[in-house]
Amino acid sequence: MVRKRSVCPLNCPDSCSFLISYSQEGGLQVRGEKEHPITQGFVCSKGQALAELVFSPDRLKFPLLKDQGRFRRISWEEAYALFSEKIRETLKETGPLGIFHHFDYAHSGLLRDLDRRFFQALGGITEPEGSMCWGAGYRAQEIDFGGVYQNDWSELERAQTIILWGRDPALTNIHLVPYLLKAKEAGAHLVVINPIRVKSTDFAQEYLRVNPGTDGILALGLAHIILREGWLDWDFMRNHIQGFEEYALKVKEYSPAKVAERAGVSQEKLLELARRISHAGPVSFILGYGLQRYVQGGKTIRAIDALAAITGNIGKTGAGIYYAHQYHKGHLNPLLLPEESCSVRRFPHPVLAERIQNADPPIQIAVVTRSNPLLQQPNTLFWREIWAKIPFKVTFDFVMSETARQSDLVLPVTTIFEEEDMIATSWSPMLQITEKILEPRGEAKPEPVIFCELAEYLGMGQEFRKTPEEWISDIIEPLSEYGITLESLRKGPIKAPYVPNIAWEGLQFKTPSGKIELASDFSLQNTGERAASSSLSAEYPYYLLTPHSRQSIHSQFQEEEGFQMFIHPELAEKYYLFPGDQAIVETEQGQLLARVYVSEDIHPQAVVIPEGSLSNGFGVNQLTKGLSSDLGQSTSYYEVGCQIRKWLVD
Ligand SMILES: Nc1nc2c(c(=O)[nH]1)N[C@H]1C(S)=C(S)[C@@H](COP(=O)(O)OP(=O)(O)OC[C@H]3O[C@@H](n4cnc5c(=O)[nH]c(N)nc54)[C@H](O)[C@@H]3O)O[C@H]1N2
Ligand SMILES: Nc1nc2c(c(=O)[nH]1)N[C@H]1C(S)=C(S)[C@@H](COP(=O)(O)OP(=O)(O)OC[C@H]3O[C@@H](n4cnc5c(=O)[nH]c(N)nc54)[C@H](O)[C@@H]3O)O[C@H]1N2
Ligand SMILES: [Mo]
Repeated sequence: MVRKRSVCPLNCPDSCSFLISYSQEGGLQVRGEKEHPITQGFVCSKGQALAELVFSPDRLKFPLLKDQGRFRRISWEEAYALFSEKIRETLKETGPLGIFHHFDYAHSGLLRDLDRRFFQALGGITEPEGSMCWGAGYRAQEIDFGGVYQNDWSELERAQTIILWGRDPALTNIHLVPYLLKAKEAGAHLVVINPIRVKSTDFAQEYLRVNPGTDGILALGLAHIILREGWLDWDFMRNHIQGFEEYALKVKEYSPAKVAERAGVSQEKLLELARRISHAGPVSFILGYGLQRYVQGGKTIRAIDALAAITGNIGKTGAGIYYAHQYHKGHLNPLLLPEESCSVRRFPHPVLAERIQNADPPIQIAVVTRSNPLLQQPNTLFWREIWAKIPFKVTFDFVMSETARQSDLVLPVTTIFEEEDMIATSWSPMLQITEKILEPRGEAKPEPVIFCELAEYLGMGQEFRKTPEEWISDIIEPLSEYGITLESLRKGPIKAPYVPNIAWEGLQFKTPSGKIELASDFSLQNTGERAASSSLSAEYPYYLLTPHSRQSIHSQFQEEEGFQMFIHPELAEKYYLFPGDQAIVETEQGQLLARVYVSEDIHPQAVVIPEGSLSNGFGVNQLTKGLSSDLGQSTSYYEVGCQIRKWLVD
């Protein structure tokens, strides 16, 4: 029986620490580490599913090459020879920009970045910029505070008010829930702001149903009342805020009557929440990512940042904004090469397919690692069209993802249990090593090893001749200052000593002025003006929301085929829809068939289809548009109108 430690590599805030036991007879058992401050002994269904995946018949075990439309097994030597030949040809005929590398964060292992280093070392690459995820809010926080930092979760216990603003930890961040319950026990008041009465509302004292895409307006309306009543933190405002006058002028336009009408929240509720935020502090704002998946996503987060700032809810125990953090920056060496060492062409995520279509020099090779663009990028019907025209496509994965299926060469990678890596994310404060527990299935190889071996074929072997252990040692070299070594990390998870409990405690902001900048670097002209409702039309009058689901991580670990759509009883009645019926959901981009679920919890003008669901290899993104957010070039997945109709079967 092997007993070792591992870590959940999934794209999730929790980064759970696993205790693994493995034997041939008993298989692989995953338990949560009791001592881990976040996991606290509990592992979710996706963590368990990772262990099942190791021995699943769905695992890819050998390199596969598409030959007249069918995959056939080839050897690694053949795969490397072919791949490196294609790369060499492209370098010669088109130059390095003819290679497009699509990656995301499906695996949080730091060694995953060797893929990017590999392409940089070739002299250059075409890659995405911006974000499929949280880019609008991230950029917003950089502008306001000069960086993205959050308090430790344990600080929540000292909050009097906690606002779950567009976030549903009961589904997407389950290990946060015990902290929230503890805070509630200690007297905190929990408020949920969401167009859907989400699962986390079950343990909150208050719920505000907001119209989709109007949170910026809501935040400005709350600020309007706070300023009007003189409820702001004057000291904090005078000493730590820049651009207040300009901001105040803008806020003046957001009368409670106007805001109530646009955001769909009553004036009484607005007044009550404004009073609570200014009188019942410390306030912790836990922001989700859904509320910034709109064209105005950046400004929305800026308006919420401002609300926290004018009430002095920054840099104090129990008060602050939770979005993400950059604490590891400067404490872990990046694997990437210096920017100047290569030429990189970057295409923004929201319009990636269009830019590939018109690329000059053209894309000759596409390489996909740790992502599944044919399902997760917006407007996937268009994506498929563009994808099909790329002459040679290579996907690395451990299962036959839709993107892999539509590729020419598929390379099987190992799972977290079959290799060593290190996990440190922009969500968790923990530094963790994943140990190798068992030998790879079939001929699968660790992704970092594949890139190092491929480098040999391209005459770059010298620069990549290191073991995973040596690469990790390079990354953690700055940690020696704190006495943290590979040996100490192997003993168990370590909370990074440079991560403070309270973000911005000294109130020294990293902006040019050293203050929170409410008005710099963007025009306040249109703040919050453009509600997502302007994306609706007579033809497509309903909001299409495609949030994350509990049992899956995006396209991974789906339990069943087919789409489920959730609507309010009013909408169901209007279209003569009953639970269990099938309905067609249509947008400008495409249409799909979904099973109807009816619930009072859903906003009456919204159609909700959780992302990640699949039908015949197509996902919900056949309905979404590639619109960029105002800041951070993030994809505005929820900024799309739809129509529904009953599907009549004979
Ligand atoms: N189980 C599970 N956990 C996950 C993931 C997963 O796929 N599955 N994904 C991980 C990743 S990559 C991420 S980025 C996070 C995301 O974590 P969350 O931010 O919690 O979830 P999302 O589904 O991205 O965001 C959608 C939430 O925003 C709400 N929302 C939509 N529009 C609006 C709006 O206009 N205003 C407000 N106030 N709310 C709105 C939706 O109803 C939903 O509750 O979760 C991580 N954790
Ligand atoms: N409509 C809609 N679309 C969305 C969202 C939404 O809310 N609504 N959310 C967006 C968000 S927040 C995100 S973060 C993106 C996520 O987009 P992706 O990261 O593309 O999503 P996944 O479906 O998790 O795809 C991951 C793929 O990588 C594979 N994989 C896992 N580990 C490894 C590894 O170590 N190496 C390699 N090579 N492959 C690996 C998995 O098997 C899977 O096929 O989706 C975005 N798309
Ligand atoms: Mo994400």
